[in-house]
Amino acid sequence: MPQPHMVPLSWTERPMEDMRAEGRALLADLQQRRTTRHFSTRPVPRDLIETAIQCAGTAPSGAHLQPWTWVAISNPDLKAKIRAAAEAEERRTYEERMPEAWREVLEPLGTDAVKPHLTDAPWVVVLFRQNRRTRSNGEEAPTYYAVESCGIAAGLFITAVHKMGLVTLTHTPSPMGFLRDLLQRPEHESAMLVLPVGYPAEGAQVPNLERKALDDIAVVFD
Ligand code: IYR
Repeated sequence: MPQPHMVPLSWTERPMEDMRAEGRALLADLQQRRTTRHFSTRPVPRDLIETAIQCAGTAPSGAHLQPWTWVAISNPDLKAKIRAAAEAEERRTYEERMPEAWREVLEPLGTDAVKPHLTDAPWVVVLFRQNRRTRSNGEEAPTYYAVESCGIAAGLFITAVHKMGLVTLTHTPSPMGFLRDLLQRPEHESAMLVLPVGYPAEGAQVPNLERKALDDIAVVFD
């Protein structure tokens, strides 16, 4: 059997009070993160988006296959095409495809088929999941846990955007097949999330939501 190539873990112990302080500071910061649908058109330099994508790329992934492709779009014509196609799908979703139980939970969020964030935000980032890979012998093979891997990576991307002082929105136009065509991605990649990134618009609003408390989301066996 070939042996895996191992290197020492880089890790330094921290004093317990630093561990608590770091955790609490991050929690306080993340509690401030909100998803808004109201973006300013103010430009954002490309390197900030690239850094957020690099942060996402640190995610653990199934068999370390890193089964993601991040497509970042600032080109206004392409953003307009994405918006037109997304709105066409979303109109059908909201008018015809969405069952009443789904409408019920979206109602307090105030979402609809009009998606100005896709043209207002200076960047639209589309996360594609790679469903298959090519082996070194040229054969096609699956990727593993690609949904989970991309979900974790998306979380890191959202955190990075927030920590840099920008806002993003996890938009899921459905179905998303049009993105593969518009962005010229291969058949083995599926669009998973559309993430407009930018500054919030002046007067940007968010729904008045509360987050579940620890006791409502965690079960501890001590
Ligand atoms: N994809 C639609 C509908 C939608 C669905 C869920 I679940 C949301 O949390 C928000 C919206 C849209 O993007 O409007």
